[in-house]
Amino acid sequence: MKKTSVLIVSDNEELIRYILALMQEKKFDSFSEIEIRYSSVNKSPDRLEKMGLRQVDVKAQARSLIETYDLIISAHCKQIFPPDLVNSVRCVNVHPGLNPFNRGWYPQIFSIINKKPIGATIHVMDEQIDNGEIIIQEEVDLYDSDTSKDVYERVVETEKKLLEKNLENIIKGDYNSKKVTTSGNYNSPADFLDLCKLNLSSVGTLREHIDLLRALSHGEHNNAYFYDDTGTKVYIRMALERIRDKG
Ligand code: 0FX
Repeated sequence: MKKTSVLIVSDNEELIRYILALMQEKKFDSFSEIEIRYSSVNKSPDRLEKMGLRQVDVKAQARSLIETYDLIISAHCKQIFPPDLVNSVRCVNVHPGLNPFNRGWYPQIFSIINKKPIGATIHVMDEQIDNGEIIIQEEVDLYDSDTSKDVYERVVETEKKLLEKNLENIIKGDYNSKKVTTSGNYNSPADFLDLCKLNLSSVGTLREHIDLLRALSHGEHNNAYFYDDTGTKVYIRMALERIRDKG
């Protein structure tokens, strides 16, 4: 029987390393041929290149990808899949959000602010971003003490768990995907940039302001900012520490 020809496109080193380990452990090669590549819009692919990965342009090379692969998996690919690709070959997305809530950019940042559920979703791709029938998904907890990074790490661990349990069946096409009945909401890169530009005259509760700042706090990333009296741009991030009150 012909082996399933699979391309995994990912710009996320942690997920790539996890998938490579999974491939070693699970011996998918008895029924599939898997190739992993990073996307052509990745601006810093040095570490991935050192791992021996090659790039792919899913837009420019769509025709040949359609002819070559039975399944294309996006696992945090920075390039958007074009309509002709998703309509001609089975494409599956591993997404760090709980569809259909906060589809699009950095779901956990928006969930901390708008309180919509957050988690990980593996779904069949269609022409819309982070849309399409859901193969499997799992919600993760959100705590008042979380920054974006805390939630993101929980989500990525959940993505790994879902891949561990489901990748074999996904390659084999052995799953019942479910239609999503509402389109939920979508956040664009521009929505993220709008959030980052702090309005120092904004009126709200202290909780709303803490939520905004912790949502925009993600390790060393310079996200939230304002301009001081001298016109200098000042980046701000928040640190939260949970200490159980003994009293
Ligand atoms: O792998 P990934 O989570 O993101 C990638 C793509 O970059 C993104 O376009 C795509 N929608 C997603 C499914 O896959 O890695 P990342 O380093 O781009 O982002 C990880 C987290 O880091 C993000 O959720 C929020 C945070 N972050 C990232 C950047 C670039 C920030 O807070 N600020 C930033 O400027």
